[in-house]
Amino acid sequence: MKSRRIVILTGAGISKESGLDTFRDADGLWARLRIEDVATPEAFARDPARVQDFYNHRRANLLSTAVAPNAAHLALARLEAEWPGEVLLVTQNIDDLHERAGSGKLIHMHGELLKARCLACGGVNAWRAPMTDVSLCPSCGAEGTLRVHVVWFGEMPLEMDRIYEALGACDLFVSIGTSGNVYPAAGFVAEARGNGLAHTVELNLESSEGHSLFDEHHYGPATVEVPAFVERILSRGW
Ligand code: BV8
Repeated sequence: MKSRRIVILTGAGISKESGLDTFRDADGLWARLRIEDVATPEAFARDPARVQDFYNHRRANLLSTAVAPNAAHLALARLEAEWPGEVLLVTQNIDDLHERAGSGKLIHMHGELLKARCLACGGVNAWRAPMTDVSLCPSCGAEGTLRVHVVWFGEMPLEMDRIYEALGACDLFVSIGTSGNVYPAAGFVAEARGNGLAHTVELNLESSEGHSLFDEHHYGPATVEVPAFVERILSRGW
């Protein structure tokens, strides 16, 4: 039997129990900040220090010893290791918790908090320190030309061709910890359904914007629902 192919999409909810903020929960980032002030190219052009500060705080929190992958991240790494077919993990998250849990077949469609992009040379490099207007580009040495390597609103997400190719051929699409508010990620379930093959599953704390598009739903904390789902898939499929 052809080994069946799995595409997984994760959002901020999978990292909540690791201590990272979500965006649209009552205690989320957008409850105390405006997207227009910190997560658009226009915001960066208008007040780069404010945008750098927003990401410097999130980077420092991510690098604190209190933040580590949780059972949901580890379960997805187990699925990649033990599933006989293809597993592609597409994350909207900019943290590195999937990598730290052991996931390798991974696309950060919204970029990565621990990388810097140079506006002068285009170089992308690992970056773990605070970023300021005197930070030097590791590739070209220019000063004050760095931005966080993250996709802001109004910018094109990364590796979309590769993502749509995988969605067009998958047998299982699983959406985990996302509210289904942000496009194009929120449209992936419809893409998967359109291939005529995919069984679609939503694992979330609560019903998302796109809940009616999923064949199967399990609601509860990711650290409970994801390991249970992975165990079921590995033992008896779907
Ligand atoms: C683009 C990086 C076009 C920054 C982010 C229709 C089609 C296409 C675009 C649009 C469209 N309509 C509007 C748009 C524009 C826009 C958009 O979608 N706006 C929304 C607000 C309406 N989209 C864009 O701008 C995108 N770009 O379309 O470009 C283009 C075309 C040609 C050429 C150039 C450009 C770019 C979007 C990317 C923006 N960047 N992130 C950063 O992180 O700072 S998106 C941002 O939202 C976050 O990264 C996050 O990943 C993403 C989605 O949020 P979620 O992950 O879902 O988080 P949220 O808090 O919303 O939900 C958390 C969920 O977890 C909840 O459901 C909660 O119940 C659950 N949960 C909580 N705790 C737990 C849990 N679940 C399980 N266990 C728990 N313990």
